[in-house]
Amino acid sequence: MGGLLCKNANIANENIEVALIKAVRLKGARHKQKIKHINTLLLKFPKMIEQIEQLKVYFDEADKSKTGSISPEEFLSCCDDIIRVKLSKDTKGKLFEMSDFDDNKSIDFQEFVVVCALVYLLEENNKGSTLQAFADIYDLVIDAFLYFDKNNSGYLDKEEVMEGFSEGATPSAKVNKGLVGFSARRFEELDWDKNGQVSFREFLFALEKWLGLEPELEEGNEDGNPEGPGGAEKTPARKRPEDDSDYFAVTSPQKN
Ligand SMILES: [Ca+2]
Ligand SMILES: [Ca+2]
Ligand SMILES: [Ca+2]
Repeated sequence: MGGLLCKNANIANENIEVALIKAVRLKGARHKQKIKHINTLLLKFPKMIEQIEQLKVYFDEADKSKTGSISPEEFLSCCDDIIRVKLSKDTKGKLFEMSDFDDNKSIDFQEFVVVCALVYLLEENNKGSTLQAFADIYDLVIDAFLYFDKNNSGYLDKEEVMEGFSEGATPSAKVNKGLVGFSARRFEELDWDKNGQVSFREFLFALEKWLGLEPELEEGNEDGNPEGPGGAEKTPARKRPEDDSDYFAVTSPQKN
């Protein structure tokens, strides 16, 4: 009996995955893709930061107990009263779990941006949803994801990420600018669950880190390991970029 329930739950999760992939394609196809080169995306970073930070108003409102994160119950009422979406309770619960990257049963702001994106994707036309105001930013993230997803599989593999970061660069430029190592490190950051492919939600989660929007690390936790399943007490590693200001210098336009 329990096994059957578990199996059904897995099927339902797969269905949500499939629905999300379809929604990314659909919403991507509805507007003209604007990102043709990685530098186009990088130039949009300041605007993205500005828009994503506006979601903090919703996040703070949803965090009724003022703990700095959102519980499953708070998320359900947030869906009803704040972002106003009509998805089923079951779907909302699954999206919450899918966006709870560190599996601590609560959603911090970085995760909240992801769960809102997933809600935005699954809510058919977002009529009446306050997330409609964030259509531009989420459509931009969709464009960025589709820019990398060359084979339109709904996931990014390592080759696609490597190619996306070095598109247009000559083989010698790739070596000289250190693009191979750089892209490989970016892929490691993108593939949160280390299964060799990057889903849309992993993409957005890592993108937030690149934008500098991840939460500050607790002191004395710098050696945290994202793969450490035993570390119950530790907050999972959310390493800051080595150096924020130079983070993307290697792919930014070098000179005019
Ligand atoms: Ca969490
Ligand atoms: Ca792909
Ligand atoms: Ca993955």
